[in-house]
Amino acid sequence: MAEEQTKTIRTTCPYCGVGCGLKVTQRQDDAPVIQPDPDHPANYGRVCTKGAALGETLDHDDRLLQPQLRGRPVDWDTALDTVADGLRQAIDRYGPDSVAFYVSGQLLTEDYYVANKLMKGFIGSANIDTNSRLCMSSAVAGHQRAFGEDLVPGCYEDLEQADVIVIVGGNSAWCHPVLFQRIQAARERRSNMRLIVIDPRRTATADMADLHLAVRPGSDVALFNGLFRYLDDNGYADRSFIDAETEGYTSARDVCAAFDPDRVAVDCDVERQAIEDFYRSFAEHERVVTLFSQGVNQASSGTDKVNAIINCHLLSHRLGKPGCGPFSLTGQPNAMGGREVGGLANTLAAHMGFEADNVDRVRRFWDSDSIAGEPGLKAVDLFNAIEAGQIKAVWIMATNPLVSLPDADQARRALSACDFVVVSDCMATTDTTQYADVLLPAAAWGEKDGTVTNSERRISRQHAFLPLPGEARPDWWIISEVGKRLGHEQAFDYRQPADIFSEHARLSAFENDGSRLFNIGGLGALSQTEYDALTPRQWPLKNADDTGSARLSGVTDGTRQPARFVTTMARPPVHAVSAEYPFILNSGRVRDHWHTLTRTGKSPRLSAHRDEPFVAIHPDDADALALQENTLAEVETRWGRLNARVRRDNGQRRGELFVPIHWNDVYSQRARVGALVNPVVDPLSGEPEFKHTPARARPVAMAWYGFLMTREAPAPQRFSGLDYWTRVRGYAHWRVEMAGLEVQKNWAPWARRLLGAVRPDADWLEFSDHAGRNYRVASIASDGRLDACLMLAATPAALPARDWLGGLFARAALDSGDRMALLAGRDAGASDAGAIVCSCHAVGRNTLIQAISEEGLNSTEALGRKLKAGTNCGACIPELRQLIASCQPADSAVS
Ligand SMILES: Nc1nc2c(c(=O)[nH]1)N[C@H]1C(S)=C(S)[C@@H](COP(=O)(O)OP(=O)(O)OC[C@H]3O[C@@H](n4cnc5c(=O)[nH]c(N)nc54)[C@H](O)[C@@H]3O)O[C@H]1N2
Ligand SMILES: Nc1nc2c(c(=O)[nH]1)N[C@H]1C(S)=C(S)[C@@H](COP(=O)(O)OP(=O)(O)OC[C@H]3O[C@@H](n4cnc5c(=O)[nH]c(N)nc54)[C@H](O)[C@@H]3O)O[C@H]1N2
Ligand code: SF4
Ligand SMILES: [Mo]
Repeated sequence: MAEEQTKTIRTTCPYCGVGCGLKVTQRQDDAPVIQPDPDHPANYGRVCTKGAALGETLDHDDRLLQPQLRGRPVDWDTALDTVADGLRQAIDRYGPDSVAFYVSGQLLTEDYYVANKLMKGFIGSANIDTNSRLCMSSAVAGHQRAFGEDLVPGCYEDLEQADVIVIVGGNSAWCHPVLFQRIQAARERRSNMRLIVIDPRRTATADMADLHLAVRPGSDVALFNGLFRYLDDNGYADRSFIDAETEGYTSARDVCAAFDPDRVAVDCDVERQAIEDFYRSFAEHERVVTLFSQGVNQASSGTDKVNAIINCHLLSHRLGKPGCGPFSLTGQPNAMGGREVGGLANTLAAHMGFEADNVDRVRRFWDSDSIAGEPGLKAVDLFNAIEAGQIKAVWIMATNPLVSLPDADQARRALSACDFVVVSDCMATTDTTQYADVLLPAAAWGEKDGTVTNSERRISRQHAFLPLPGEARPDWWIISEVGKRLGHEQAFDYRQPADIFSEHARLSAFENDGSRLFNIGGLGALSQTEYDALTPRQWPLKNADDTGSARLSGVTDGTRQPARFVTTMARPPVHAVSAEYPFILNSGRVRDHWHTLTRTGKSPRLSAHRDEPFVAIHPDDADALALQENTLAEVETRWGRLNARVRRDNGQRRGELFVPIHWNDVYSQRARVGALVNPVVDPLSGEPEFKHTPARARPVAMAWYGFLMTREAPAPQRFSGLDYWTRVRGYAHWRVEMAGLEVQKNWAPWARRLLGAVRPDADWLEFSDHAGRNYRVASIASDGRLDACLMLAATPAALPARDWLGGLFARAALDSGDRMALLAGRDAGASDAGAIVCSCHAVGRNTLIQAISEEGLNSTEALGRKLKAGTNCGACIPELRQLIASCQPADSAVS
């Protein structure tokens, strides 16, 4: 008898920059079981909701499985020849700068390296930019100004060793959950450890803090300039360190002198007392880590925000030592790897820029005679150049710019106007793939091999454990094939990712006399076996036997150029609110979704936490605008409009709106927040001001609300005529939330069209009240299974429980009781669990509220014991606490 074969591989999570290790076990043809890797130093066995639900995202629904040329399937040779011809024609007629690549921090290092080499080294233009421009480029620019190189000096352990953690502009409990879990575990061990959160919103992260400064958006430079002055005035400046290892102190001090606590309190719109509390905590503890993320980077003063933070750590010499330092959180799994290969338009390769000696060095290493000599266009400028017709051919890889760029409708105009658009993606239908002349099917996570680097400079392997589906191919292969077809046979003659990785490693060491700290030369001669066995380690890795460097000495140890204080000017965001646009529109992430939903949108578990686009607004503002909970609002800016569900939230500052970034034209009728965002960028980094656009909001007077549930995936086109729709993945069904401006006299013909082809032998159950305000219909197959149902009512609250109806799709056959209940729109026996709060154990909001208010379970531990909520990954604990607080009688209820 054949022995049962169980295969175990170690790989890395494809979502955020924490870079958690995963262990995948697969027994013969069973579905792979994905678990956290207990040995990976990023997570030591922890995982968050997104990592835990990866198994639900691996299906091939809507996967792009074959190359396509203007909508027609073609073979790889035809596709690759077409791409090479398209690029060559543009280069021949208009020069190398007439072509561009727009790539992504979700490419593996090997893919990224080859894309960068092809564009900068062989096409001879630096018009390759990346979605990291929208993400990390202010941090990169800030590091370069302060340290002369893009360096993150610390490591994750510092977060556990710190006495004070400051999180600025980051909702880490939702966006870097495993790191946040590590911080929380450390706080439990050491009760005097303090967490301070600086964010205009009271986020799940802020909710867990000892001190939350709900600052005025855009006021971070004032806050940190004030901290600088406080440290300096009160004897916390480390003079000998400043003299020996830094420069620029005096001019920074002179600028910061103007920021006394009273001024900071006014600038930041926070009580002076709270500000001084923060300053004292920072001053009185040696071990302070300042974590920062998109509330810092995505601003027209993003780079100055970064340097204002670093200045304070330099002044007090709180960096380069255990438990302290400024710490930029990277967003995407390989944001850091992309920076290492030089994937930004203003960097060349391996932490080298466009200085003449570096250009010559890289040219000799690549043996190229057409290397780019100067920086290329940054993302926003690049899409402007496409629209203006200066760029004739663009190749987009692993990013969805029609959703994620600011002024996203401009990006749409640009691609519509462009002569030749190539898109490499795993999915067939995204907002961006629809504008491609050539579509190239890329291998997805689990199907490809390579490396990624996380926020703490740790390089980890990703391993394939699934076969390549259809004609899908890894990105490095696709790019190399085009490189060869452009006549660069030798330069792109790679057999496997290991070849590329060692070349990349050798380039980092090439003529590196120590002036570039990014040096992984020790990995430059790995055999395939060694590459496959490579364990996670932090660069620099100069020699083959180096095990890695947790902290970067050399940032401040006097062997390199001195670290620099930068004079940082506090300036307001570019566009101010006005009578016409009185709100500030902020945008960001929710806990269980990833970016444009191409992956997490497939998972029922992840779709249950926040299932629709929403606009969060303070209840007072909502009252003034007559915005009721769960109704629909229109949000509008000078650049665009969207429709979203109202969430009244007293964690919002007054005058501010928050809309998530995830929903797009494939998932909703009109919810791309990018279309509303001003295309203003930071002058140094080119990073857009995503967090701040003047906006207004108003109710949309919907006459009815409803939802459709179907067993088959509903195509978005079917709903194009509706005034509002959003589709949501459920178990064994899809749900489409909808609303309309007009009530129909007779819903039946409309309902039949909407439900699509109903089988002739299906049972059609229908209920309509005389005013047509309540309408319900269900289609039941001859074998008794529920195929589809549609529920309409005059208000959102009058609709039946979605989880009860969703559950009916899992039944083999409906009985007469179910049929009665469907018609009645209410199952007497069922209670509505409400929106899912704990994804791991599927515990809903209503269930929790009941347990808290009726059974008096007033602690997260008690809820855990009774309902298991929060007992697995812990990502929902901040929300459990919020719910407990909101159920206390003295408190006026939260949203
Ligand atoms: N669940 C989930 N996790 C993710 C992602 C995801 O899509 N989903 N994406 C990953 C990626 S690529 C990234 S870049 C990271 C982003 O991770 P984060 O930066 O933590 O997430 P965001 O929600 O974009 O925004 C962070 C916070 O900045 C605040 N903010 C806005 N304006 C200001 C300001 O002027 N000052 C300050 N101090 N704060 C401000 C916002 O209110 C928001 O709460 O998340 C990564 N992790
Ligand atoms: N308003 C607003 N906009 C923002 C932000 C914000 O806070 N507010 N944040 C910005 C930030 S920080 C980021 S990082 C961006 C993210 O924005 P995007 O990068 O545009 O978002 P994703 O959905 O991650 O797009 C990745 C695409 O690549 C595909 N893909 C996945 N894996 C692979 C692969 O291996 N190969 C290939 N070829 N394709 C693959 C996916 O199917 C998907 O279509 O959004 C930015 N936009
Ligand atoms: S914290 Fe980030 S890397 Fe870790 S499991 Fe969650 S999404 Fe994946
Ligand atoms: Mo990002």
